[in-house]
Amino acid sequence: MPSRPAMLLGGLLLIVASTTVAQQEGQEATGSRQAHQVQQGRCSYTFVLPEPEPCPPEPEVFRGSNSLQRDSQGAALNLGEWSRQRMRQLEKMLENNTQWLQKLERYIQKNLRLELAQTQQHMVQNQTATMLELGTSLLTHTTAQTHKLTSVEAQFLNQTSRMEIQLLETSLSTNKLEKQLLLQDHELQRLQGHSSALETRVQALETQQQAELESLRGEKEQLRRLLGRQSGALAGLQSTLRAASVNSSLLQRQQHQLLQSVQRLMRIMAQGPASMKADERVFQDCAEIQRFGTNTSGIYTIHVANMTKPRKVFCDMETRGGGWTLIQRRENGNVNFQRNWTDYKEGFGNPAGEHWLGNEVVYQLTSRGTYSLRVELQDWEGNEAYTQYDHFQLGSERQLYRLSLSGYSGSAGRQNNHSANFSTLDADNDNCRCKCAQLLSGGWWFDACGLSNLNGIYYPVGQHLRKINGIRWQYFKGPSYSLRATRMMVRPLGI
Ligand SMILES: *[C@@H]1O[C@H](CO)[C@@H](O)[C@H](O)[C@H]1NC(C)=O
Ligand SMILES: *[C@@H]1O[C@H](CO)[C@@H](O)[C@H](O)[C@H]1NC(C)=O
Ligand SMILES: *[C@@H]1O[C@H](CO)[C@@H](O)[C@H](O)[C@H]1NC(C)=O
Ligand SMILES: *[C@@H]1O[C@H](CO)[C@@H](O)[C@H](O)[C@H]1NC(C)=O
Ligand SMILES: *[C@@H]1O[C@H](CO)[C@@H](O)[C@H](O)[C@H]1NC(C)=O
Ligand SMILES: *[C@@H]1O[C@H](CO)[C@@H](O)[C@H](O)[C@H]1NC(C)=O
Ligand SMILES: *[C@@H]1O[C@H](CO)[C@@H](O)[C@H](O)[C@H]1NC(C)=O
Ligand SMILES: *[C@@H]1O[C@H](CO)[C@@H](O)[C@H](O)[C@H]1NC(C)=O
Ligand SMILES: CC(=O)N[C@H]1CO[C@H](CO)[C@@H](O)[C@@H]1O
Repeated sequence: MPSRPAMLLGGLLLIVASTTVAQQEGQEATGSRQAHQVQQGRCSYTFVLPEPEPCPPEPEVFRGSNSLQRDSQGAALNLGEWSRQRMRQLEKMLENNTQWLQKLERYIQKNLRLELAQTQQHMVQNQTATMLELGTSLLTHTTAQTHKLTSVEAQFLNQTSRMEIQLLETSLSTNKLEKQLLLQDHELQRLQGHSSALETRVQALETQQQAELESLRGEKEQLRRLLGRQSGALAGLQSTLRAASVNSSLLQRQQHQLLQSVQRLMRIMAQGPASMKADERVFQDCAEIQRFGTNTSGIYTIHVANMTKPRKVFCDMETRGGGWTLIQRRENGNVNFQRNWTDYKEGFGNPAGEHWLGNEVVYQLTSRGTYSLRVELQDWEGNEAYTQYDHFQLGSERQLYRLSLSGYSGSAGRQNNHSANFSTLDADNDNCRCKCAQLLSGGWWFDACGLSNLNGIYYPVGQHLRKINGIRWQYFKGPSYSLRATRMMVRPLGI
C-alpha cells in the first residue's frame, strides 16, 4: 500500500501531467521538453517540464502552441503590452514552478530521508538477524566440533590407556619368562652336572670294554692260529685224496682198455655165422646189435629189461639205415592171426616168417625210450608203400596196450593219430557197440572200428578184393582191399 506522501505526490504528478499533455497537443513539432527522473527504491518518478520560449511567437502559432496563452486571451489586446504581460506572467509561472519544484524537492527529500531511515533500520535489523543467525549457527558448529574433539580425545585417551595396559601385561609376561629362563638355566646346570657324572661312568665302561675286546682279540688270534693248523692238515688230506683219485682214474683207464680189447675180440668172432654172434652178448634191441658192429639182417636174441625170458627177433639192418626190430610180419597166410588176448600179449609165430612179437615186450621196449614205427605194405600188383611215425608207444596191459602215435610221414597215408585200446576176440576195448575184433577178425587197436587192421584174415590172390575182414590199410588201397604182405618194425628215434 502506498503511503500518504506518496499519494500526495501522485496527485501532484497528475496535475503536471495534464498541463504537459495540453502543451503537447498544441505544439508537436517545436515543443522541446525536459524529463527528470527520480529513482526511489522500487518506485521511479518522472517529471516532464516545458521550457520557456525566448522569441515572441506569431499570433497563429501562438494560438496553437500554448494552452496557457488561450486561458489569458482576454488581456491580449495590444501586442507590446501583451508581450510584457506575458513575460511577467511567464516569470511568475516560472517562479511558481520553481517554488513548486523546491516544495517538491523538499517534500521528496523529506520523504526520501524517512524511507532511507526506514530502510536503514530494516537493513540493520536484517543484518543483526542474519548476524544472530550466523552466530547461532557458528555456535552450534563450534559445539559440534568441540563434541567431536572431546570424543576423539576420549578415544585417544582410551587407546593410550589400553596400550598402557597392554604394555603392563607384556612387561609382566616378560618378567615371568625371565623367571622361567632362570629356572631352566638352573635345570641345565643340574643336568650338566649329571651328564658329566655319566660321562665319567661311560669312560670307565669303555675302558672296561676295550680291555675285554683286547682279551677277545687275543682269543681270536689263537683261534686263527688253530684254524691255520687245521687247514694245513686239510690240505695234506686233499693232496692224498688227489693222489688216490689219480690212482682210481688210472684203474678206470685200464678197465676201458680191457673192454676195448674184449670188443675187438668179439668183432673178430663176428666174422663167423650170423646166428652165433648175437648169443655172446646181451642186447636190448636190433639197434644195439647194429651198434655193436653187425650189419646183416637176420634172427637175433634180445634181452628186454623186465622180461624174464630172452626173445628171438628178426633184425632188419638194411632198410633206411637198419637197426629195425620187427614186431609183425604177414607174407603168406601160414600163421593164424585169429587169437585171444594172451596170445597177442605173449606173441606168436616165427620171427623168420609170419609172427606177432607180443604186446608185452613191445610195451617194455617202447617205455624205455622214444621209439619210431615203420609200417611197410605190399599189394598184389607189386606196389610198395610205407608209413612212419616218429613217436610210437604202447601202454601197459592195465592200460589195454593203448596205442599212441605222432609225427607221421610216408607214402602209404596216415592211418590215424588217435590213441586206441587193443582189442581181441575175447577182449572188446573198442569204442563200438559191436565187437570189432570178432567182426573184422584178428587183434588190433580197433576204434569203432577204424581204417586199418593188419592182423586180419590172409586172403590169397584172387580173393583179396571186397574183404572187410582182410588185411586192410584204407589210405593205401581202400577199405576192402586185402594186402599181400606187411611188416611192422621199431627202432629208437634218431638213427
Ligand atoms: C533481509 O534481507 C534478505 C535479503 O537480503 C531478505 O530476503 C529478507 O526478507 C530481509 N528481511 C527483512 C526482515 O527485511
Ligand atoms: C574404551 O572403549 C571401549 C569401546 O570402544 C570400551 O568398551 C572401554 O570401556 C573403553 N575403555 C575406557 C578405559 O574408557
Ligand atoms: C697209488 O698206487 C701206487 C701203486 O700203483 C701205490 O704205491 C700208492 O700207494 C697208491 N696211492 C694211494 C694214495 O693209494
Ligand atoms: C657191413 O659191414 C662191413 C664191414 O664191417 C661192410 O663191408 C659192409 O658193407 C656193411 N654192410 C652193410 C649193409 O652196411
Ligand atoms: C621194471 O622192473 C623194475 C623192478 O622190478 C620196476 O621198478 C619197473 O617199474 C619195471 N618197469 C616196467 C616198465 O615195468
Ligand atoms: C588162448 O588161446 C590159446 C591157444 O591159442 C589157449 O591155449 C589158451 O588157453 C587161450 N587162453 C584163454 C584165456 O582163452
Ligand atoms: C590228430 O588229428 C587231429 C585231426 O584229425 C588233429 O587235430 C590233431 O592235432 C592230431 N593230433 C596229433 C597229436 O597229431
Ligand atoms: C581205453 O580204455 C580205457 C580204460 O577202459 C578208457 O578209459 C579209454 O577211454 C579207452 N581209450 C579209447 C581210445 O577208447
Ligand atoms: C503569478 C501566479 O500565477 N501566481 C499564482 C501561483 O500559485 C498560487 C497558488 O497556486 C496562486 O494563487 C497564484 O495566483
